[in-house]
Amino acid sequence: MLFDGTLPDVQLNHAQRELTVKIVYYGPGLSGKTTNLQMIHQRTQPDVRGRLLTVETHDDRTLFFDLLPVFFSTAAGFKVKVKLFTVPGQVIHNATRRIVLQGADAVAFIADSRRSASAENNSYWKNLNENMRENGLDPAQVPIVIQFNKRDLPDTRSDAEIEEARKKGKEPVVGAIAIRGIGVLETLFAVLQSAFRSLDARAGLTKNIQLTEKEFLTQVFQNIDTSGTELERLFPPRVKPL
Ligand SMILES: Nc1nc2c(ncn2[C@@H]2O[C@H](COP(=O)(O)OP(=O)(O)O)[C@@H](O)[C@H]2O)c(=O)[nH]1
Ligand SMILES: [Mg+2]
Repeated sequence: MLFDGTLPDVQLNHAQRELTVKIVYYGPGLSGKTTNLQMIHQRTQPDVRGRLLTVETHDDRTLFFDLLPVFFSTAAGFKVKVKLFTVPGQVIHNATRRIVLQGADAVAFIADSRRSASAENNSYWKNLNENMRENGLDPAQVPIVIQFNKRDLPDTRSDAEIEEARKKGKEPVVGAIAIRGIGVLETLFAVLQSAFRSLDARAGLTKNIQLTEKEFLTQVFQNIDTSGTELERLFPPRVKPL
């Protein structure tokens, strides 16, 4: 056994030499989950990304979920798939939210950083923890990264307030303006890093498939256009051909 049976299954298939890392973008309706995935999709090299699958209803809200798969092969010949999902935020779609959350390796909680949205954020934070437990996921074991989005809008929390939230909780906190691509890749980095560390602790990725955190993150971000983001220095964007 590679992992403790009480923990959620690590999607590591030795026979097919494949690892699937599942990340779920969670949060209230209209907080910017779909926008995050759209921005990631736009900046990812077409040859390593799948189609961004989005299901919209007539009122322009995502009904089921969005899915963005990204693939790469490791030096040891393992195929790694990163699957990014979003959940529908509307209250009535809780059953769907719970299903999408199944088997998540890490969660990006997308909050609307306006003060007026605090109660809704808190209620979805509670809902996330409830749904994790319903799915047999231990909230203490599944890493969460918090994104405070919509920082361009009036009534947004100040930098000091966000700093306070950062100090209060154990989760990494990222400020964002997802519609302008600000904080989107930084959130993805934080959530993938957390997912890797948790998977490595459970399934020994470094030991068992010779996949290090550095290779994992480099393989993903060398295929994403990091220009203008905080990740630019760590993962320089490829020089575009003339
Ligand atoms: N002003 C502003 N609007 C945003 C931002 N991010 C997303 N939105 C808008 O908020 C609305 C809901 O976003 P969407 O990504 O569909 O939310 P979802 O329900 O969480 O998937 C859309 O009209 C987005 O364009 C942001 O950073 N600032
Ligand atoms: Mg959506």
